[in-house]
Amino acid sequence: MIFNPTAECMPVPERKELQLKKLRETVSRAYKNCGFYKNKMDRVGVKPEDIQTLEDISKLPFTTKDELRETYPYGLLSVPLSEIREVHTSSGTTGIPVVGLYTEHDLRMWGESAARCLAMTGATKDDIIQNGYGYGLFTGGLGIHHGGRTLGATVIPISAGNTPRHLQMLRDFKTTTLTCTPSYALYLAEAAREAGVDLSETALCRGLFGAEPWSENMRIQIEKRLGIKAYDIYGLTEIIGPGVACECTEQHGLHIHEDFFYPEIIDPKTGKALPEGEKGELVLTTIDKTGAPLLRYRTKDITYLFRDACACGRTTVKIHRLMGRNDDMLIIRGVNVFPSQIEEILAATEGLQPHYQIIVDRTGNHLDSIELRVEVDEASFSDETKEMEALRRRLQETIKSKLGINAKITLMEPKSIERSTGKSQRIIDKRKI
Ligand code: DLL
Repeated sequence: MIFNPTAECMPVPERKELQLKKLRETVSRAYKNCGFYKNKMDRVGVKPEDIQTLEDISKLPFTTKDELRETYPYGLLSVPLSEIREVHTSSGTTGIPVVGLYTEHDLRMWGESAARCLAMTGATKDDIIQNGYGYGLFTGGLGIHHGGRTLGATVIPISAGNTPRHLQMLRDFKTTTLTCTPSYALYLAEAAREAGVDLSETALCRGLFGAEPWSENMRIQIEKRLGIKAYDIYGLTEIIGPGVACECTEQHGLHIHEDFFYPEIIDPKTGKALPEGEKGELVLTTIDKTGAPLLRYRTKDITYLFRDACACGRTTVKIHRLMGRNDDMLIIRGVNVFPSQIEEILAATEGLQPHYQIIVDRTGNHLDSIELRVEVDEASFSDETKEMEALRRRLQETIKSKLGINAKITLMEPKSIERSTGKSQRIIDKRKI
C-alpha cells in the first residue's frame, strides 16, 4: 500500500516544482523569523530572493552539528515558543544535546513520514506494531508511535529492553511488525531460541530496523532467525528521527520523502555538490518543517543518491543503505557517542591520565559492548584493590550518567598503553557489521 500516492508517485518534474516552492517558503521564513539563519545568510550575502531554482540551494551556507550545539536550546526556533508541541534531543551527549522542536504541523509531517515508511514495508491499519525503540527524548519510540497512529495501526509502546516481556507480547498479542535496532532484533531471536519460543509460529512477518549501522549480512541473519522481512529505516534527531527514508518491499535502496526533505550529496572535503550515483556526505534541508527548519544540514552520513524506476511505483529518489560516517561518532546500542566526550570525562576525573583506548565489540549476544582502558596516574595507582575499585566505579557511573552507556572500565598501570608517534589508535572497533 502507498500511504500518500499523490506525493509519493508524483512525476519527478512536478515534484521538483513543488520542492522549489517549499524551499523558497522555508528559506524566507527562516530568514525572517530566525536570527541564526539571517546572520548566516547575511554573512555570505545571500537573500531569500536569490533562490530561484533548486540548484540555487548551493548558495546557502551549510548548517553543522556544532552550530546546533552552540545555539542550544532554542537558537533555531522560527515560530513563537508557545507553538512548540514536542521537544526531542539526541541520545548520549554531555550536557549539550542536539534539539528537535516540533509544532503541531511538524508532528503531523513526522507522523506521515513514519506512516509512509511503515506502509512501504507492507504494513496497513490492520497491523500490530511492537515498538521496541526507546520512548522518551530519543526520537525512535515516539517517531514510530506517531507513524503507527497516523497509519491507523495498533501500536504496542513496549520500548527498548525487557526481553522476556518482548517475547511474551510478540506471542500473546499477535504482533506482526517489530521495530527496534537491528542488533536488538538479533538479540531477541537468540533469546527466543533460548526460551523455547518458536518465532515461526507467531504472526510476526516484518521489521523496520535502523538507528545504527547494519549490513546486508545482518539483514540475512535477521530474516533467517526471525523468519521475517527486514527493512532499513533511516532518520536523525535533527531532521525528524525515524522516517526520513525507508526501504520499500523491493529492498533496493531507501526512498526519501522528497516533498519533506531535500537531499544533496556533497564532497565532504570541498563541500561541492556531487551528481547522483556518487558517494559522499548526505546533506538534508527540511522543506516542510516550521518549528526549527534545517537548511543544508551536514548529516556526516555517507551514501549516494539514485533514482530508478522502482517496481513499487514510487518516484522518489533513493539513498543507498548508509556506508559509514564522516566523523568519529560511534553508535553503541543506538546511543551516539563521540570519543571527545569520553576524553572530557577522563580529563575531569582525578587520578586518571589522558591515555586511553576505546574497544568496541559485538560479541555472542549480538549487542554492542564497549570497554574503556585508561591509565591511572602514578600518584593514584595503588595496590589497594578497594581504592582502585572505587575509582573504577566512579568513572563507570559518570559515563553512564553523562553518556547513557554502560562501559566496562579497565584501569591500567601508568605507561602501560602503547604510545604512538603518529596518530594514536584510540578506537578499536572490532564489530563485524
Ligand atoms: O537514530 C533516529 C532513528 C530512530 C532512526 C529509529 C531509525 C530508527 P539519532 O539518535 O539522532 O537518531 O542518530 C542518528 O544514527 O545520523 C546515522 O549515523 C545513524 N543511523 C540512523 N538510522 C540508520 C540506519 C536516530 N538505518 C544517526 N543505518 C544517523 C545506519 C543509521 N545508520
